[in-house]
Amino acid sequence: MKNCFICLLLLSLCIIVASRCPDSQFDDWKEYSGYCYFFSERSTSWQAAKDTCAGDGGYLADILSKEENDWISRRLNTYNDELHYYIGATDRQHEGDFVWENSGDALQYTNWREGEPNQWEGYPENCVEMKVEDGQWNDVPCDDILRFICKLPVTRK
Ligand SMILES: [Ca+2]
Ligand SMILES: [Ca+2]
Repeated sequence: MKNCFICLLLLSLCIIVASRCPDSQFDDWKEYSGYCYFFSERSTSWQAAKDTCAGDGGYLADILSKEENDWISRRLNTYNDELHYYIGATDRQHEGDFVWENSGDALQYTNWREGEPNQWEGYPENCVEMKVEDGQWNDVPCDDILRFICKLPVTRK
């Protein structure tokens, strides 16, 4: 009986160690290539989205390769294709110089929609959304109310 108890204890420990992405109140985190991703079900401003990601120990997603963009795009396609999601790119500091908010690095890989970024009609568009329909990017005003994607490295417990 005592041995059985120890087995159960070890089994529970294994289950805890196996879950390496955070639990979330609203949706599951998905794991891909060493990172955890969270796709929000509610919509907020860019700053509130950034704060929400930080609250879970992450950041608004930086997208560093076509493979990563394709994976996210495929994942988003399981949702309503008219939705738009904030990602972590911004030119808030210097107009036209887009960087990833979490690292401050200039964008290397990009997937702008044709004609974007366009700072439409001179109105400040300093944050970036991904469109679900095709995974392409567009600069938008940071006070637009959109869904968002958080990211953080998988933790090895
Ligand atoms: Ca801008
Ligand atoms: Ca735009």
